[in-house]
Amino acid sequence: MIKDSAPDTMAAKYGWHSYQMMPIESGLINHTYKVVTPSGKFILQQVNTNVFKQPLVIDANMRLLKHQLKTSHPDYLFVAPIAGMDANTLYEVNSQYFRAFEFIEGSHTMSTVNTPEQAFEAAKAFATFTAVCNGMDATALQETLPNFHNLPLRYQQFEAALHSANEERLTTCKTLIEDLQSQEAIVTIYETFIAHPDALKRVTHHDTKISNVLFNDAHKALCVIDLDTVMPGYFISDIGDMMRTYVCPVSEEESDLSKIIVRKDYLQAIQEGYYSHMEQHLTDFEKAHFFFAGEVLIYMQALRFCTDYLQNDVYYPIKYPHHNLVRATNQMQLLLALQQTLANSNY
Ligand code: GN1
Ligand code: MG
Repeated sequence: MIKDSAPDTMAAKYGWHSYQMMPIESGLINHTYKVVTPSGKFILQQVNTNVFKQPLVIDANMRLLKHQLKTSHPDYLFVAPIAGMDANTLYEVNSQYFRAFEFIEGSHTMSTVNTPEQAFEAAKAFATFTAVCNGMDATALQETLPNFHNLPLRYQQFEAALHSANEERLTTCKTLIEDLQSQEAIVTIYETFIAHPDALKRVTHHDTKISNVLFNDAHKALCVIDLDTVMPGYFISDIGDMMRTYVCPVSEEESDLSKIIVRKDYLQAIQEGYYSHMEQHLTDFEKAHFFFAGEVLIYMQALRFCTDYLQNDVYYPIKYPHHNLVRATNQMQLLLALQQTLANSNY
């Protein structure tokens, strides 16, 4: 939680003479507040340094992107941290790190995808972001979370957790463990994919859930936000996480497995939205792996939730005892539903 003197210190840094601050509840990682001041509305965010151990790396990436886009795409709405009175864009207060953003008037976020049009708009927004960054060398960005979407490593961490977990946890997720192990081929296919010269590294968002898209009042996507995980990556990360979070009518929190289905029209909308700005940039080899992306990200999330459950919930905050097991089982069911859908269609 934010420490008491931090809001006043930050207000002084940004020259906010008076302010009102309200928490925004969204995301599992950072603490976010809306700030209303006489000089405008802002978003203040505390970086979770348990997850992002090098907040300065995020700040350096944002500055680099801002600098590049200002010249190459001056009209692109890039929501970078704003500069304080002393021109800094990241502040340390009581060992906590903060930055502020302009609040984009007339914008709102959504927590669930309710129509294929929303899926299309979001996919278009993430594609636009990668497309406007296409001219730059993605590897000039630093990795803010090293190995974040490294599927082989996530599998190894799962296997290590199987060895260190206590009996009670191993017993409660026995079936899930077997199901996860039976899908290991996904890791091999992914390794073959990334080893291929036509699998390109691009500027990738890595957290493409719908709440990271700003929409306007006409329900059109304005831009993407929450750029902490922007780093070099494969298109699989962005497409896969959209499939993971848009195609099912219920979220990863749902415990009733009968509600976990794949909506084909949403799958289609993601492809159409993404292709609207990225079709010309993707290689044929990448396009051939378009729907495989969903399998990779859903599988990886199932592994991550299960690993955390086996490690006694050290990473994802839980609200009840078997929460991470419920999430992992949910994602495993979603993986099966996606595979079924793909097998029954000519994708
Ligand atoms: C975390 O905090 P949030 O919801 O943006 C996680 C994602 C997971 C997601 C699952 C840095 O994201 O990778 O997909 O939870 N982010 C990090 O809900 O670990
Ligand atoms: Mg986030």
